[in-house]
Amino acid sequence: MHRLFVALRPPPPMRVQLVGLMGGGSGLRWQGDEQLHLTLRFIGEVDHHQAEDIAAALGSIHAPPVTFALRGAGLLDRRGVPDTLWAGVTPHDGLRLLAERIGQALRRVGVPIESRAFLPHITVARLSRHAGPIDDILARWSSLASSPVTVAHFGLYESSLGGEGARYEAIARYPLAS
Ligand code: 2AM
Repeated sequence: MHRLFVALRPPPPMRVQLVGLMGGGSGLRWQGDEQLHLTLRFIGEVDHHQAEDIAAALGSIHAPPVTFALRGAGLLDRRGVPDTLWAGVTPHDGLRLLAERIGQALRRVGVPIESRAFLPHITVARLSRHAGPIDDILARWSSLASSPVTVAHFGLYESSLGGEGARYEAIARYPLAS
């Protein structure tokens, strides 16, 4: 089985800015440069044949390049305790349009519609249950802002979970053009 998701890679200067702001806190696992991504759609576990169908379906998508900037940060609280520190992005429109096209293409190959709201973000740290107070860290990340960047491709990624955190491998890459 393959654990798949569709994502954009922030360009190198944006990743440098994010990595530069990382550090501090206890019980936080800061993401490495190679882990930084913006998820457009989480797919989950599929078999090899489904993965091939998904890779082909994504190739049929026509969408323009996406422009966005970094803006602010927040915590995700999935199991009643904060477990993810994320960097926000703005604006959402182009990202949402691309996510919708991805959803339509995936539906044609049997991937169910995503019922959860699309909340674009870039995860920058995972928090363990034993994480110490992170008020200072959150304050530092809340003032995050960058110049806009334009990204002209997206990718299909496979996630492998390991002791050192998740490893993300690009399986296929797709161009965006007006
Ligand atoms: P996260 O960073 O907010 O946790 C690879 O795991 C990517 O898919 C991550 O960006 C992760 O988002 C996202 N992801 C993992 N599990 C998910 C789920 N059940 N629903 C939505 N997105 C998920």
